[in-house]
Amino acid sequence: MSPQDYISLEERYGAHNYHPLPVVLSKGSGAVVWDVEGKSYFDFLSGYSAVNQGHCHPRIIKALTDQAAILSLTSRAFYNDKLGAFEQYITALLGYDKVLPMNSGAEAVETAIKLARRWGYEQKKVEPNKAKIIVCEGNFHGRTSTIISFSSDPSSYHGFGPYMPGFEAIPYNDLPALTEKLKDPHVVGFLFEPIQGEAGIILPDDGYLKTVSDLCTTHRVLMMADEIQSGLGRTGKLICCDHENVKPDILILGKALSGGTFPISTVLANDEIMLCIRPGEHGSTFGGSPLASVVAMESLKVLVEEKMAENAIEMGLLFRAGLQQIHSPLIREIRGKGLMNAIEIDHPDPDAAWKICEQFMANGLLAKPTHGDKIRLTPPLVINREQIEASIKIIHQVLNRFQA
Ligand code: IF1
Repeated sequence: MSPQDYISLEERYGAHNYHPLPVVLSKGSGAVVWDVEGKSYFDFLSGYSAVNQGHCHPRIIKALTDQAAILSLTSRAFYNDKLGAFEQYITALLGYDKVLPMNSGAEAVETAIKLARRWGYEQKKVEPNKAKIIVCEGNFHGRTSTIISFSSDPSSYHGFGPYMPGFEAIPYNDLPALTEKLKDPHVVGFLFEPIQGEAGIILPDDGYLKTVSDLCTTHRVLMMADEIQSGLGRTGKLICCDHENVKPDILILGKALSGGTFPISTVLANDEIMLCIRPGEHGSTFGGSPLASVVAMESLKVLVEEKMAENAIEMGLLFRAGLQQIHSPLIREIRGKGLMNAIEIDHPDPDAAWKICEQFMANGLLAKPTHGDKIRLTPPLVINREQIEASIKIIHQVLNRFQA
């Protein structure tokens, strides 16, 4: 089959809910993927940060295949011999009393919303059904009907109403606006991304996370950090909030929690919050399965033992310095932390970023634009110096030759 044959199959039989770059991948290892014709690419998307540990990490794949052959799922109707050890490991690693295991990132965000609301009614004594959660403009937290209810992106919410009430948006990185909102006694939580991913790798000012934490404490509002994309080594720390030594009241993880093998997500919190949900009040079929427990534990161990966050800092500095050396008029801005980076393209053609990504692809590097003119550049955290240097060369060549 030709690449077009694969594409035609998806076109004919699959929903048209994506617009992929025209590349058909069939193999991945570390920071590299191969297409069906054997051509290799540096993967600068990493499954939207689900493949931080690199494609098909041997230890994670072994953990997956070994456990899959023994016992994959018991449901939570029964105990299993893997979940408790995982719960003990991840709560000790991240410093929380308890963890609630789910599957997709959106499910973890939904779980966090339910926890915050329930805590608000039971602990903060908010009037029933009056709880409010503050969110940020430009947010991306998933695609469920509740989550798109507080999106500011029409492509996420248009035509999917009616919308879930109980959410109010403020500008990102705007502390005076947050301070004002937190005075409302109905506010139970502030849900935010420590770095906004989909919005185009938007970093808040230094000290923002610390001040958010102090404001939430002062006003008895739960700090709910969505680290599904920014967490697990991506920004050079285990979680992005570690950069300011801040511990969110609710920590939401996903994506790389499975090393990109299958959906595993978690919500971490202390007992005052977590025990507001009692038996039979929340869960999922696959959440906390023995397979997910083993895979998630190994995915975390690999991140820590192979010092991937440290590599993300070193390779991120090298990468941004290399981008700075390109001196291309096409680059309006270079920004990022660790290996969560983006360039903003300055060109009159609104499709310039897409066309540049097509040229990247033709030259052996995969990346995709977000919100028009921003190109997210987020390789697996296992990328090495030679691969960074080769990638900079590709980016340099493409930008210098770019003719929209
Ligand atoms: C798509 C975006 C990225 C996330 C944060 C929760 C979720 C995501 C910060 C939900 C998921 C994915 C979803 C995927 C593409 C990708 C994405 F472009 F959609 F926005 F990364 F920026 N919080 N992001 O980034 O996790 O339910 O997907 O497991 O929907 O196209 P999920």
